[in-house]
Amino acid sequence: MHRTFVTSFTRRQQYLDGFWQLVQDPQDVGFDEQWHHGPPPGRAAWVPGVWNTLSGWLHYEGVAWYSQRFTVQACQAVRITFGAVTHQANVWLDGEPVGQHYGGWLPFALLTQLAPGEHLLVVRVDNRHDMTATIPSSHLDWFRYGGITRPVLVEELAGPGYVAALRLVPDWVDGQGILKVRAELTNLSDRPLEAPFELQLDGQTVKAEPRKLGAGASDVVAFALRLDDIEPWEPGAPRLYTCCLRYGGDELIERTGFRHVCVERRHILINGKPVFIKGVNRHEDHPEWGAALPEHLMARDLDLIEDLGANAVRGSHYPNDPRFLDLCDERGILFVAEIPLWQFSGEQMDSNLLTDRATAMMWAMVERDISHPAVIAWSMSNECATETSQVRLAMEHLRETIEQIDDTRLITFASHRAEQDICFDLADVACVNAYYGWYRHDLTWGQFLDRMARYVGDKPLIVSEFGAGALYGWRVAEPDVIWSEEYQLKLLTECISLFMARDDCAGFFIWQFCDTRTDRGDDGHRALMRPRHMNNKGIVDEYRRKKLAFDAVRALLRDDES
Ligand code: ADA
Repeated sequence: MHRTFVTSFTRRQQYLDGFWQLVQDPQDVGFDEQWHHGPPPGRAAWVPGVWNTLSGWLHYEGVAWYSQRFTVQACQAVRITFGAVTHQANVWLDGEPVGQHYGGWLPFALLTQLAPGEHLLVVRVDNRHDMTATIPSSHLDWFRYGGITRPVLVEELAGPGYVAALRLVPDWVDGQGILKVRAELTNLSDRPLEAPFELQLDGQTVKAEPRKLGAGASDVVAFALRLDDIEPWEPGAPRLYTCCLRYGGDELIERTGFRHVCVERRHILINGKPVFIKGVNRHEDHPEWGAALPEHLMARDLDLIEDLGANAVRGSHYPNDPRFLDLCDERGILFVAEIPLWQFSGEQMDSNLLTDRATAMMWAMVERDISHPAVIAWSMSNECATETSQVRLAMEHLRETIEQIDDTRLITFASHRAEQDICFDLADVACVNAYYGWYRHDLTWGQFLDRMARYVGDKPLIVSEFGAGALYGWRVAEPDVIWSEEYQLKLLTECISLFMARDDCAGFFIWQFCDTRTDRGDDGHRALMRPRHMNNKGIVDEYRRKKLAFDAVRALLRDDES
């Protein structure tokens, strides 16, 4: 499944989960040697998955070719959706090129016609990173995974109608649900099609209209609905609605919930009520699965996050698996969605290619995640050089991109430039990352927050990262020993107590939920600061075993609820 619910009952859906053939192409000769007609024999690799967890492949960064055979029945058209391929994908069907995509955490789909029977799908994947053209760059503090990391879905469309896309923008205003709808409808047949399109909300028709499309033609329908008798979606009390759009024999199902997000001076309000953000930063990472966690492990992470008493997750630092967002929707956990613009300099962002790629990623993420009520904010970047004019220009551009699609969420970015930052006016919420007590000791947290509250002015201020590394199981008797579980406990509890006591702080995200594999750096230098080649600042380790800090933080967060 690529979502936690069925997305169509009219299409024949098959997921290509399972063992595919995978072969490395370190010299990148596959194009010339025509591997798209069938790569040389490789090894079995699980899809969705990362190749790095295969024996001997941990640090493989380069090109590799996946292939898989699948069978379709007679149908009007076939749609193949890739949930994510990290990072560059080129796709062939029976030796013919059918699509390509760049952007390692975002989906792409292709529509084709196939004769009934067996077909060969070949995917060339390139996970190389560099400092001038890729997002993220090769300067990273997480692992450079590669592979077909999210589900591949083959859908047989019976036609004649086809709902190619459905975008729902939910809001909750004056006790009514507001739903902005944009859908792309296609006539797959070679005859004119005159049929009504119909939108249902939990089985009730809320809009129906005839739509005539010429042979092979497409059209966009866009409208807004004001809905009575809608129960709002609330943090901790999530009410979800199933939306089904039908046209000419095809249907597409989405899910949404109605709530209003806004800021009032230093507070974030949901449905008019102030909500203090008690969050964790979470990477998609697991020793066995890398970035391709199966759904039950996503759910287990959320069990722990809920048990902690947290109410929010920052999807650091890239678009998360839509199933994780579905689970957040279902549990009433708030979510901040981010693109992987991580620590880019002004010089780097001077590039049109990078700005275009960032813009495309932002557009695709907003388009993909817009129906999720859990998503309350879009984050444009993390720790980029927001003191430079080049990054400011990129941020302006990203903000405009978001505003073209969505005017219902908050926009932000995570800054570590403190009083040098020149972009906070572009953020509805100022998010600051700082590591006082870990990397830096020149200010106390209190002094830092005083300064930042003054600097950002009358808008919500969130500490989007803070934390300390702790090696699971390393307990010490002496105070203030870095890397010990005790030191992490002390730092996190002191910080959280302070954040919760301050009126000028709207919340925090602990860095980080679990220990994660990290990049060793091109010459291995980063590994020197990252024992075990891991970022050890998790409050649980990579196997989700609780460190000492977990229960102490839990006590603070739960105490705050009573
Ligand atoms: C940064 C960065 C995180 C992580 C963290 C750390 O703030 O945003 O991705 O690298 O530092 O652990 O040092």
